[in-house]
Amino acid sequence: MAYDDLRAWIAALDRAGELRRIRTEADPILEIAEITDRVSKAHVGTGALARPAERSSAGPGPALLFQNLKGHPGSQLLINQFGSAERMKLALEVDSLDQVADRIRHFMDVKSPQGFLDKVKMLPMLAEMGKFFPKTVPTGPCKEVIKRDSFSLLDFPILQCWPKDAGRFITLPCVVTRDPKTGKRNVGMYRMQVYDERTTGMHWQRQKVGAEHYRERLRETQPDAGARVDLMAQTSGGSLAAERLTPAGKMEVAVAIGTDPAITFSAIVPAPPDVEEYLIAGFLRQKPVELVKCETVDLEVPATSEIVLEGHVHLDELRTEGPFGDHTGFYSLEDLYPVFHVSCITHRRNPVYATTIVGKPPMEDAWMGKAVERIFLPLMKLTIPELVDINLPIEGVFHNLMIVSIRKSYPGQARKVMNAIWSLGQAMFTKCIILVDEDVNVQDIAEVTLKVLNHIDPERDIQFTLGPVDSLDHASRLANYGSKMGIDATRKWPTEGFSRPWPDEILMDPKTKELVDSKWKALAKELGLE
Ligand SMILES: Cc1cc2nc3c(=O)[nH]c(=O)nc-3n(C[C@H](O)[C@H](O)[C@H](O)COP(=O)(O)O)c2cc1C
Ligand SMILES: [Mn+2]
Repeated sequence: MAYDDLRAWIAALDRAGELRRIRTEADPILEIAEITDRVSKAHVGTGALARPAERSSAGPGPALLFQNLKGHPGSQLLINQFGSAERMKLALEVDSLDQVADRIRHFMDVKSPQGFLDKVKMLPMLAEMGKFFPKTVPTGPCKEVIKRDSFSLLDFPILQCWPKDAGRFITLPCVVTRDPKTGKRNVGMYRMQVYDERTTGMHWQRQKVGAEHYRERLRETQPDAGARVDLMAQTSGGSLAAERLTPAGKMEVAVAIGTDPAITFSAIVPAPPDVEEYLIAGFLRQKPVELVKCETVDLEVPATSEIVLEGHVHLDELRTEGPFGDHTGFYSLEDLYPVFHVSCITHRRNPVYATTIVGKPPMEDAWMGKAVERIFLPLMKLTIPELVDINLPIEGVFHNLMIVSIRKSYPGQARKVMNAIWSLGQAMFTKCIILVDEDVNVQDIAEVTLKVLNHIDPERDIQFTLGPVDSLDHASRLANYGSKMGIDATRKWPTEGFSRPWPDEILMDPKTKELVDSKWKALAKELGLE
């Protein structure tokens, strides 16, 4: 049954042996990050990107509940809640992430009903769908303490993660905004740099939905703004966001920190912009998300949130954000982003502050990303039906590398699939896509390496394209714009201009295999290979 809140989730982690309470004093400035980094990498050794052979069989370490925080007596901080494949499954209450994918497929499989009986058969499914929609309730635990006048963000044990970070960052916030045109809500996870007691950065990258809502507000207040090249900062090329946009307007924003795991996870999934994350969370937890209205802005937040920040982003203000030690393993450089002014904080009594750190992989976000990979496969297949499997290796930090197997049926299809991926939501950021035939197991990097490098004629098989790249890419010629590469490592066909014979893969015949199988016990003994 769905977790009602962060506390029920913490209790479940505890029951599963997936949580440790830390009573040793720890400092939110750097020290918690160092401890969590070691725990995240318990199976690979710290610091290095160890090769699989060097990995210990034990999984990554547990979720951590810090209960003795330097400078914050009485506060508690949860980190690494999603930091293993096991915990990701526990969070989504499944034995295998494929179960979530199967449930999505089940809903997509619906055929148009042919007659009355077919319609009746659909009723249970419709009833089930009713469970996904959020419902607004009069009040909830997040209103136990309401602070409108005297409050400070610095009261919370907000982390500084890495030595060269610009300061403390809220790293696991569910940022709620409303589309001024459609009224639909969006929940996105965008980190927030704490500038002072009541002000933070709002790091929604320009291709994200929060940023689009912001631009919609700008277009409303300044109708000719649509003509501008980029309504956010223009840092590339050296000219810093020069023009202030006028007239000064505001945009309402609410931020929930410390929600049940389905809501937190829904804030990171790359869903289509018009699908509300509250609905996705309802689908994942199979129970409606309960929402309460905010005190000072026209937005709704999960009723059981530990902490809620309410306020405004001013439309005429940008401020330097970063640097921040990011999940690429490098610092993302400073850039200009909008600013969030907090006007009210509500929270539960003795709130648990939920956070994460990112840095050199593998870290907590690696497991969240892997869950996204599994869950989105059936959705990708809707538009790319020849897709068989995908792998986003953790060290490819999700936007740098996607290995894709396809069932190839016509010439040039691998290139068609690359282009489809580059035009599919946030998959547009994929810097390198490797395409293989369906007989290659994309989850096996050794097999991929062997076959891809054998199969390519680099000059012929590499496709370059230009387009948007992830804001975190530090190598592209311009911020947010650069090149991407696709490698077509499928077998080449005569109809693709390949006239040489294609060799067979070496495989022993079954008869000989059976013969050796029958002798193997004795042979293995003799060979010392038992
Ligand atoms: C821990 C964590 C931190 C993230 N920080 C940011 C961020 O600062 N800015 C950003 O644009 N995306 C960030 N993301 C990725 C977004 O949450 C993700 O792209 C999400 O799909 C955005 O939601 P949206 O499509 O509703 O905009 C982060 C993801 C994770 C897991
Ligand atoms: Mn969204």
